[in-house]
Amino acid sequence: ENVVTHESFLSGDYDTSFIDTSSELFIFPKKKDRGTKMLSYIGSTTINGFPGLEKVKTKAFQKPRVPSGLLSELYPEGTKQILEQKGAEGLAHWIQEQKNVLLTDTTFRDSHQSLLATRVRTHDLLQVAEPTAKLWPSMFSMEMWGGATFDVAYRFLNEDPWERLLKLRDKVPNILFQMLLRASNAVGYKNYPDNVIEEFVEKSSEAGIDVFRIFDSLNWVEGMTVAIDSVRRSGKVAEAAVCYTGDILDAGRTKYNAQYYIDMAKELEASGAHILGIKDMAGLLKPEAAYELVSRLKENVEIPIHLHTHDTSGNGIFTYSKVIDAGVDIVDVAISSMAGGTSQPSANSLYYALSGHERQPEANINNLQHLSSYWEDVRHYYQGFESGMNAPDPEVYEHEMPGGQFSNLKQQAKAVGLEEKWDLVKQMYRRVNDMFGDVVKVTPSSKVVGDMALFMVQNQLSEVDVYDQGAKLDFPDSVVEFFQGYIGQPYQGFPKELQQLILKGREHITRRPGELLEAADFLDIKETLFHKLNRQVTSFDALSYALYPKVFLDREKMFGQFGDLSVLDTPTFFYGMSLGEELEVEIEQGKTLIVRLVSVGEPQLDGTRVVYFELNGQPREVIIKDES
Ligand code: 3PY
Ligand code: ZN
Repeated sequence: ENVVTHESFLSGDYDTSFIDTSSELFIFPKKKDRGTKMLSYIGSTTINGFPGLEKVKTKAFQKPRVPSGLLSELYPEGTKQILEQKGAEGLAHWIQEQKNVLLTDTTFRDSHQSLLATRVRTHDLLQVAEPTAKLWPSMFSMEMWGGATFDVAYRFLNEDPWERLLKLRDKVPNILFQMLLRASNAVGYKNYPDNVIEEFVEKSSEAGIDVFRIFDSLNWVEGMTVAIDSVRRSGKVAEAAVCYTGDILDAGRTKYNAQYYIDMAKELEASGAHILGIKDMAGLLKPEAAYELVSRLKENVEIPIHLHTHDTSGNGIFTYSKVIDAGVDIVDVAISSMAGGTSQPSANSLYYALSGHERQPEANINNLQHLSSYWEDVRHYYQGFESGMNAPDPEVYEHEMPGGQFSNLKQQAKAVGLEEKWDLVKQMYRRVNDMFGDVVKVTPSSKVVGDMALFMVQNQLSEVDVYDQGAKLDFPDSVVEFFQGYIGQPYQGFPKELQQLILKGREHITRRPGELLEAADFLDIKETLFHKLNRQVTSFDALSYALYPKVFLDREKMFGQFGDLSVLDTPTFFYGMSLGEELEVEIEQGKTLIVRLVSVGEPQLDGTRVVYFELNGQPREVIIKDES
């Protein structure tokens, strides 16, 4: 802090003696200009690389094939206009009048969350946003926000997720924007106070979200009602989802049978859902089971049905073919080059698979191919984040790990030296599921199961050991909190003996955590942030801070240091520059900087290096700490 941020100075009723005793308050950081900030980032990334990525010697990337020549001048009308004209209920009726199956494109969210550790940057989304809106206007919705994209944007990409939403909205005025909302966990990993959920829905709806897919990680409907009510109040579309786990056709496993899902679906319909989502987050819904489930749900609920799956097993298109015959209204797909594996089934493949079928989706397949070419090129930028799963993996039916968790847990296992024991971790994951009473596994409950599995493998504990030695074991925090009821109540309750062992006398609740948590005071947050950040604070900032105080402030610090990095192309953002390379960076419309990397100095005694650039022809130097 310096003098102008000192509380006595701010409050105005100061005597000046604090100035005499605090000379450090007169140290003003030298304000760096935008160009220098950007060069600091490029210099730093050139020398030290990007966290989690191996450095590359030369950036050999093809310029992405952005579809351009094919674009019409005007945006064709799409589902966004239908919502505007008919409202949420009207839209639901419209869905049911469609003969063709409708498609949601997940390329901008779940697809890259599941394939590329959620790392796709706004820069790359934005370039293809208008082409997508114009080349594929017949889609039902674009899933482009929520889930893990929110915190990853701040945490790893130095981006503001709200800005992403606003910028994309500007480029896509015709298609419904859809987000994944973890009910009481919002876009986080724990329950928040009710008013945070309400405020989050209101602000996301104002910023451009139309369809909220709401799920609870334990299928606890009570945990979903605040979110559903908030979405209804905002006039947007509440898609409430049942999370699918197990196998309804497995006679040996009856906890989650068809009737279970029917009962839950009816409850969601009664709670005000406009659409019923089936969220098959791990891709466990096999074709025959899918036919049975959707047929029975169709008989039991009036609202349209929207199926989400992951193609991990390789059976995704087969499952879709079955549910389309059973009358599903909408299915989730990704553009071909970003589909398959832990991502969604391919839109392009589904289109061809349904040739000659009366419900073949309406789309221009050549246009989808152009979009796929773009993503094929862009995906190379993110190769360092690929999960390494290059083939169908039906083992998912055994371990039941969600698409988005697979690579994550593998990384976690590697980080604690368990890479060699990955097979064991997968088996243990399933074991833990069974120990916990067969639970729904999706963020954040999936993380709890994963943490416990790692804990057991790491400490070489079997199930019997956990019961024998449980009294002296220190279980992971997430596991303790789960058994305390802090992320909700599992269907048929917690296994009592294990709960006691894990809680060791700590309290546990059966009510909604959101009701018990103290409401966030947004006015107070805004004031605190105003003083901390020394700038105007938006409602978006306040919400992000309420959800992720540390992550938000860390990113703010990065922003202060490096400025707006969203203007950088992705290869430069991840890999820096090569010697002699010249780059044009449009920092705002009509204002372009030309950057050339001239040379990199030898390390100094203090571990820094001087990086020599030319910025618009003028020599510039930045000093970077060499972390190697
Ligand atoms: C998320 O919560 O981010 C998910 O994608 C769960 O499947
Ligand atoms: Zn998913």
